[in-house]
Amino acid sequence: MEQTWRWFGPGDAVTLRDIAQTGATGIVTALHDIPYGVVWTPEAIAERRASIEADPALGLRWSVVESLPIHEDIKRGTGRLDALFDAYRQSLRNLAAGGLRTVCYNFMPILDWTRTELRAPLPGGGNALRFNAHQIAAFDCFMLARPDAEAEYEPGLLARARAWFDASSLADQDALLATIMAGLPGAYDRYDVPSLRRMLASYDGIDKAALRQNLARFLREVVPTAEEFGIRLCIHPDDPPRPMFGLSRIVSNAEDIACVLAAVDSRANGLTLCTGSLGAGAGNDVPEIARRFADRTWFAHLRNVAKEPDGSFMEADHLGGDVPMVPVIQALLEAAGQRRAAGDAHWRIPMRADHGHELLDDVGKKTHPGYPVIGRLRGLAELRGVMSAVAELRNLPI
Ligand code: DNO
Repeated sequence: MEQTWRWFGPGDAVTLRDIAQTGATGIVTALHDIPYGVVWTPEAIAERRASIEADPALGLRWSVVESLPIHEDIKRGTGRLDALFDAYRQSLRNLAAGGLRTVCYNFMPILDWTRTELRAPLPGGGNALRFNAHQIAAFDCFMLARPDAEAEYEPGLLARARAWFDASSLADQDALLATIMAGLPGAYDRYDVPSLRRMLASYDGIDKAALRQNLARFLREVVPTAEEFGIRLCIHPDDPPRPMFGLSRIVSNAEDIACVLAAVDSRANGLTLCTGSLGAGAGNDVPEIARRFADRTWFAHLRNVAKEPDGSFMEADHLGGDVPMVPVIQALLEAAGQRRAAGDAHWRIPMRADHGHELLDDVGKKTHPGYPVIGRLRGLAELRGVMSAVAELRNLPI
């Protein structure tokens, strides 16, 4: 597998020189300043690529686009869709011309990954990302005050949500809102409570079936272009894999993934296997999902979660938590080996250690939530060890 590292661009406190020291060779990045729906120009793509390759001694290349985001109108199926599909296709062509072939995206309405704590303390010091189900319920029922929300939560959880809310200060509530918004990587898409309410209202009536149709339409529009230009699109699963604030989610389990891949049955329509996102779903057998969809998996996010009975979870060590990582890695290495045997020049699956705890000197640094350097370096080093061991024992190419 190609060992990659997410870099948020020239403003990232983690530099390309730092990344080279981790042993990663592939860069995963996006043009985060470009508003959703606007074409990524050849010039902007070339500039980012040149910055990654500026020092050849670092041995880095831009290997994955994460993400080429989808405009909300496409998810809602409203507005000037033809122009948005044209823009997406044009960005794909420009990316292909710039040497990119792996393009990750997600189809989560409004939000991206969602947590309620960005610095949950670890026993020996350091911090982890955490999702508290009762705080999500408190936000939904008492801060957003979404009609009918209370009926969607189990009474015990709702009582704990009420207790949290009653004891919270305005500053606590603001902090919760900011934490929920922290998963949105772009520069243009933070919401406060009133604007989030308006956005949620724009999804009224868009149930799971409608959202699936909108995704299928998007795929029918863009996959032929991806195919023509050698791009492998790979959808990222929902994080966490459950509806949020009344918004449907459609990439949460094996059945969903099968539905996405069947919507347009092309190898250009693939999956980002995110073990942490899928791992937070109580019913998800992640190694089984990895095996079942390995032949359409073009990118892997490897991380772990420790689930709790009420739906809360803590981000765990990469090899700790609930997801058995060794069989997942075996499935990916086997799929890559089959690609190589079939003559695919791009047989290696790019993987990255996804998220990391803030450890040691990470604490207090201005890195993106979930993306400190030492915690991710620890994760990558551990995963690299598993990859090497599995490859050697199973006689698989690495
Ligand atoms: C979280 C990331 C996600 C991912 C997008 C892909 O750390 O894995 O934000 O980039 O969902 O579109």
